[in-house]
Amino acid sequence: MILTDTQKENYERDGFLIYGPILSEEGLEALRSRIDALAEGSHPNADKIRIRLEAAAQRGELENVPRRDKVWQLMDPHRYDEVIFNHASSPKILDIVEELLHTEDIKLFHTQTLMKPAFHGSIVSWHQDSAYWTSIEPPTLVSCWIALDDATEENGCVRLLPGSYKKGIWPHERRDFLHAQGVDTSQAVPVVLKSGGCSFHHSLTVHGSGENRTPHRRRGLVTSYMRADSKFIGDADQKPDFPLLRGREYPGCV
Ligand SMILES: O=C(O)CCC(=O)C(=O)O
Repeated sequence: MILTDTQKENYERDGFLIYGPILSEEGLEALRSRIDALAEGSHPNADKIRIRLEAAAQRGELENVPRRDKVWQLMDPHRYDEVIFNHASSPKILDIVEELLHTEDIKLFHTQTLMKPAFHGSIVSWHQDSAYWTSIEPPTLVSCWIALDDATEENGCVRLLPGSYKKGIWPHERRDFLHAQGVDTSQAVPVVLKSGGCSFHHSLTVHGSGENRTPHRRRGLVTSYMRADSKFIGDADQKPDFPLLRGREYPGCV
């Protein structure tokens, strides 16, 4: 058992757990350099990874900014870099995920990096992950959010709304991204973390993050996990390969 009873109770009550330090400086530096290489284009797989640019970059407004700092999001970096895959599979994280998912049979669903560059990092609007991840049943995935830089209220740390995971999926409006509708976010908790620290959240927990106008970057690496007995209810032809990280496979499941 890694988590204390209080930590488990907090997760059950709030739908998240602000865990604190988990990565060494050496581990952090290895991840930071791989992430930056993917974003700036110097990584051997940089041309394969899907990225989303900052909205301002898409409008052509960040002309004199280096490519790295135009990137808003890297999608599934674990597929393109083994250091990132090894991080997603690390026993330190899986031991906690096992307790939060109540099973030792764990698959990796997805990874992403929100780059939140200095000066012009933009918001992540209020949403529930399972409003995006509609192909997975039940919608009870767990994400581990690791701070690659200090995450502060000023540079756009994640904010998580306690208890919001208990009410199922809220209606979402799609603009560029999904926006949860009708949610009172005034009680959302800022997840302030030193670099190398992490939090865990349930895929139904409403969360978002603000702008970064500070001179300090705020990169966050997110690794998301599901029970290996989850069902894939999307288009079977489109089913990605979800690596089994611990335990066993289940026939007819993800
Ligand atoms: O890093 C952020 O600002 C948002 C992260 C997020 O939406 C997530 O972890 O699901």
